[in-house]
Order: sequence, then C-alpha cells, then structure tokens
Amino acid sequence: ANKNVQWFKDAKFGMFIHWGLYSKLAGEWNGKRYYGSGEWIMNQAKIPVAEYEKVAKSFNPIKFDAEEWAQIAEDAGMKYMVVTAKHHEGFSMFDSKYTNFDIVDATPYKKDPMKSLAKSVAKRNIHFGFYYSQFQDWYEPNGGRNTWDFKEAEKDYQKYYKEKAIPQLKELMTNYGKLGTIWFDTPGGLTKQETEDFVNSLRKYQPECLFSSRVGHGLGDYRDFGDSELPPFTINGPWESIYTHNDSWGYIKHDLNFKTPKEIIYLLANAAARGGNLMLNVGPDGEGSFPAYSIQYLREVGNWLKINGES
Ligand code: FUL
Repeated sequence: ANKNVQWFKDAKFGMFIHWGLYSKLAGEWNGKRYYGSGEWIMNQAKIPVAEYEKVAKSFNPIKFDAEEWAQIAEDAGMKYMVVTAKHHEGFSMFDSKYTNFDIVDATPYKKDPMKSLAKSVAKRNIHFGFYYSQFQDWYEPNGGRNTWDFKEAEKDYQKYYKEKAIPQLKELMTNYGKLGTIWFDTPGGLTKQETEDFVNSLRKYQPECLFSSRVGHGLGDYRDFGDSELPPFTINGPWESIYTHNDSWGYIKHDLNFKTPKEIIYLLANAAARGGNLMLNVGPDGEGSFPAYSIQYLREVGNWLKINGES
C-alpha cells in the first residue's frame, strides 16, 4: 500500500465530478429521454461512434470557470476533488497527443479545462485527482464494451492499453502538477499480473499518487464499494463511499431528485462514523455550469460544517 494515504484518511469529504460529451446530451437523444446514468447514454441508445463524435462539434462550455468550481468545493468543506478526464464514452476532457477525440482538437472550445482546474484546486490546498476509465472506451475499436460498432472477438485490449490508456495516463500524471489520486473504474482485459505491471509502470511518474481499488484484482491504495453504497459497520483501512447529488452521475436535465443538505450531512456523518470518506458527485452541464441546486445545497452543507464540524 501507498504510505502517502494519510491525507486521504483525514479528508472525510470530497467532490466527484462527471463531465463529458454526455453532459451536453443531458439525458436526451433523438427526442427520447433516458434515465439512470447520463454518462451511459451512448451505450443505452447504442449511438454509433460516427454519430456520437458529432456531439463534440457543438460542445462549447463557455461558462466553465475553474475558480468557481474550486471555490464551491472549498466552501462545502471538501478536501479533495476527482474529475472525469475520460469516461467510458472515450472522449478526453484534456489535451492529449494520442487522440483527436479530445476537448482541444474536436470542439469549438479548444482549451484544456483541466489545466486551470488543477491550478485552482491546488491553490486551495485541495487534493486533485482524475477519474480515468482504463478499460471501457466505447470510441476505440479495441477498447472495452462497445459491441454495437465493433466485434468483441476482434478486440485487442492489450493494443488499446498500450496505445491509448497508458500513454494518456502518463500525460495526466505529468502535465497537471501533483495528483492526489487516479480514480480507475470498471476494470477489464488484464490479468492480476498484468494489472500489477500496469500499476507499477505508472507509479514512477508520481510515486505519491494514490490509485483507487477499481484498478482491479484487489490492488489500489484505498477501497471503494459499489456505487451509492455505505458499508454497514466500521471498516479498517482507507476507504470511501461514492454517492451522486441527484440520481445520475453525468448531467441529466430531467433529473431533479437532489439530496437535501440534511441528507448529504447524514451521508457524510455515516461515512465518517464508520471511518471513511464521502465523495459526493456533481454533474455540471454542457456549458460548464453546476446545477443551481448543487451550488445552493453544497453551500448550506459547508455552512453547517463551519458551525458543527471539526476542521
Ligand atoms: C460506475 C460507472 O460505470 C458509472 O458511469 C459511474 O462513473 C460510477 C461512479 O462508476 O461504475
């Protein structure tokens, strides 16, 4: 295990951010509404890559303001932030040399929002990290789980890891300053030995950066449970629970089921009482704005913590 895990154990409260092309679709495709997890819309609607990539042409998050996002997290009392650098859809929300399907090359926005976000967050002494979907990549012929465009039997996962996932993780670990964590998700395509080699090959870029347990095979530096799951009793060792503010991780405009400040404080207290962290997700929209309810309720949580919390 990584000896730099103390900050994580002390953190208690973090912000998770799901942001990608799906945020622009906002839970709707060809006039049909989708529910559940907005970041899964490409898979739910079986949108062909050739159609999905067109979404990038109008993705222009002009309202994105790194200072504002970081300030919302700080005011809420959050000590770390993990943002989607690439989710299962395969779109890179950062400038990458290894694909043109990224926010700088494929959108009218043309800037790398992760650069300014990393800076604004670090400035506030909040630990910064990236979510990276290391196996599922529905854009790549050799990435995991797009079976509506590509044939499973023809996939070469090793090639995808070698040519995209590993080089991109190197970019993330070398171009954005000091990272608190890389949040891997939904492992696949690698044996335990291969996963160990994968982890070790990345350690050298930032030995202190933590890796989430969803890197697979019981590896990783801290434990995550299922989505929206609190362990029923005290757990030893570093862990976190992940919940989202409404019902979806990625922005869905017709999902208004936001947890109240009181509900968020209950979750936070329950995680803390069992010895772990709560990482609460918000889903900014395609223009780069947080939902108004998230801004308001997180501020109220922060105000409560200032009066009642220790920190
Ligand atoms: C899951 C992913 O498949 C979801 O889209 C989301 O990112 C959640 C936090 O993890 O397993």
